[in-house]
Amino acid sequence: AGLVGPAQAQAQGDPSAALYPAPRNPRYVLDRPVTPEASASTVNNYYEFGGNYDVGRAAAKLKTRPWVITIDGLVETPRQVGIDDLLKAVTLEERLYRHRCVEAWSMAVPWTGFPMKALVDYAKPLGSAKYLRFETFLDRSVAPGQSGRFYPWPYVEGVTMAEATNDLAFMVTGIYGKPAQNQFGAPLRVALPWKYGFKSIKAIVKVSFLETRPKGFWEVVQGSEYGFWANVNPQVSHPRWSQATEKDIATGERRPTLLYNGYGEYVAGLYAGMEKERLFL
Ligand code: MTE
Ligand code: W
Repeated sequence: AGLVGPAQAQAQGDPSAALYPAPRNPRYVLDRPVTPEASASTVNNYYEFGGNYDVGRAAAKLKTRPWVITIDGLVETPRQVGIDDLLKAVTLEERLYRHRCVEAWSMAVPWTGFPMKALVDYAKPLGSAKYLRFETFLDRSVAPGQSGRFYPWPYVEGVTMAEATNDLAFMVTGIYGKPAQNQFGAPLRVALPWKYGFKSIKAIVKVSFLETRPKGFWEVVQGSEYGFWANVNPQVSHPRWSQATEKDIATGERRPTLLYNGYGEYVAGLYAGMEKERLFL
């Protein structure tokens, strides 16, 4: 309901549509109103489809079925799984999460998805696996941004196994009670609400379990400004701007940014004893 044009056509043809809406997990509460869908779906960051925030029309061209995800690296058995078969192996739930982009804007949205821990359990990693590496699709014929030679396509991100199995780490398939529109990263993206948004990689085609730390897309582009950890901290400025406050994408209001984006009770323990790491960049 409420969808128009390509978004409506996409939702109608989506074989997972019957799984929505999923029950809301009441554990995750917001300190601010939910961002209206009209704002969240018109202010997106998705460089594959251009450098502006209005990528809905361009992203709608990506075909999200069939969609095969490769699981490889340090796992019992490397495998490939179609998104709809993966969805049969997990239980969808809705969670209200804040989202804080490194560029100092924020929103609060109802994601639908499943715990990243369920993906880890599904993959059956070996004891030697220490990191997960996620990779986005690569197809220059649909994603004009991927022709930009300056960038190390495809988009890549990573987390530690401890982060991946933390309760907050979430694999997203939907938003606003429906399958996600392409601009949100359909058919499968990550949500790590205590980290800057660039960690929350979209349109995932590969999950690899590794012994060594993977380098993220933005870390390769500009390692002095974007690191592996990228935990939200209002007191640690980006080299080119302050992170003390953030702008609400719907209202334009500025509000103070919170340490770990307000999720310290869930995640602060992950970083105990790691003070020598660049945790907040
Ligand atoms: N994933 C891919 N593949 N490509 C991107 O450009 N942008 C990231 C992240 N995931 C990005 C991506 C950034 S910077 C942010 S803030 C979020 O997606 C934005 O998510 P949203 O569009 O759902 O708000
Ligand atoms: W961002």
